[in-house]
Amino acid sequence: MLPPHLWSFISATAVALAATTPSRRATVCNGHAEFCSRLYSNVTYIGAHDSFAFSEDPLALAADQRVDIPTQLDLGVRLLQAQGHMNGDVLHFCHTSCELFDGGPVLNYLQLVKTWLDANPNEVLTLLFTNPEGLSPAGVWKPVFDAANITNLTYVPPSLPVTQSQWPTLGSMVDNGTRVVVFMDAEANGPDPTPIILPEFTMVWENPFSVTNASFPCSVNRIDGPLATEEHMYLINHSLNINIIPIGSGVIISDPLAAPTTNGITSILADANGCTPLGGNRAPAFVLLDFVNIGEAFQAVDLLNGIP
Ligand SMILES: *[C@@H]1O[C@H](CO)[C@@H](O)[C@H](O)[C@H]1NC(C)=O
Ligand SMILES: *[C@@H]1O[C@H](CO)[C@@H](O)[C@H](O)[C@H]1NC(C)=O
Ligand SMILES: *[C@@H]1O[C@H](CO)[C@@H](O)[C@H](O)[C@H]1NC(C)=O
Ligand SMILES: *[C@@H]1O[C@H](CO)[C@@H](O)[C@H](O)[C@H]1NC(C)=O
Ligand SMILES: *[C@@H]1O[C@H](CO)[C@@H](O)[C@H](O)[C@H]1NC(C)=O
Ligand SMILES: CC(=O)N[C@H]1CO[C@H](CO)[C@@H](O)[C@@H]1O
Repeated sequence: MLPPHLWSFISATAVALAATTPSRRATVCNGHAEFCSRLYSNVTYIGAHDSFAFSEDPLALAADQRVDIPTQLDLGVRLLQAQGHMNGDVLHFCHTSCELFDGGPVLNYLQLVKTWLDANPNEVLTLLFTNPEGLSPAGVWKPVFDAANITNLTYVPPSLPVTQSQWPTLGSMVDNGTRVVVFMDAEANGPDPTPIILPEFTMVWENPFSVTNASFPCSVNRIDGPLATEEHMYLINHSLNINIIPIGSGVIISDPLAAPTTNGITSILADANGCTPLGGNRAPAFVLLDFVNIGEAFQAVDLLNGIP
């Protein structure tokens, strides 16, 4: 029989432990049990380039996707890329300009994403938003995340930059409910930052974009210091463009007719393998595609992830 003061010590300890230990332990993360113990940075994810710019109309030349956001996510897309522009005084996702392609308010988009996240609690998702107008992350972007109630789901690293080996495991992100990683290409480390939006190029490098060579020769195109190249994750911009007006500097658009080949296993693996030596002998973390519903992207990514 333990003396009462010892009992109260033991139960207080148990309460303290329960408070610091997540209430559940994920057994499946992003569809695979073995991913729960893998670092976020050691998984290859399919990304949808211009995810908001979807249209079933093949003549909508500014559309780089054919299926909507929930369908992209249900297919297995785990990085959504989108480009923010002000339309009047509302933040929209638009392709190059809102006159060319207006994907609607970012709030509507993030609400769709939140609905999907709530329905899929064991999934880690990356958002990569580009900020060509240099809009304030704290003043313009974060309020939209707050309004969509995604702020609480973001992963905020204890310090920046995070090296490739310092990212948490998918399991710990799922257990803590901090399973949305938000990157931005510009201004995230500018004068008006927010901890929920991370500077992309200090932690992720990219190969060239607007490529018209189907062999996708790899090089480190956009990157920022101070970390060494191989301490970054990397993203391959695997969309093949076509010059539809080959005069002067031309007009290039993503080539939908080539999508079955571009998004085929052979082309994706060749691009990834070409970049592997530059990326510390690791596979790309992100394979960014147009027309994600076409081709064999999800089989290719299983191979890169060592899934039989
Ligand atoms: C915000 O999301 C959290 C969990 O993600 C949920 O518990 C909460 O009810 C949501 N709040 C609103 C106002 O939707
Ligand atoms: C985030 O969670 C905290 C408590 O966990 C809560 O006070 C806050 O209202 C939540 N924010 C949103 C946007 O739901
Ligand atoms: C999850 O929470 C635990 C306990 O607070 C912490 O040690 C760990 O770093 C957190 N992981 C993530 C991914 O935030
Ligand atoms: C395409 O890339 C391959 C591989 O790097 C290279 O050998 C070839 O010359 C390139 N073709 C053109 C037209 O640039
Ligand atoms: C994950 O680690 C394995 C083993 O080192 C490596 O083969 C693979 O390329 C890595 N993947 C990524 C995305 O880092
Ligand atoms: C993340 C991202 O979208 N990177 C680039 C991929 O290619 C397009 C052009 O097709 C660039 O605008 C993006 O910045």
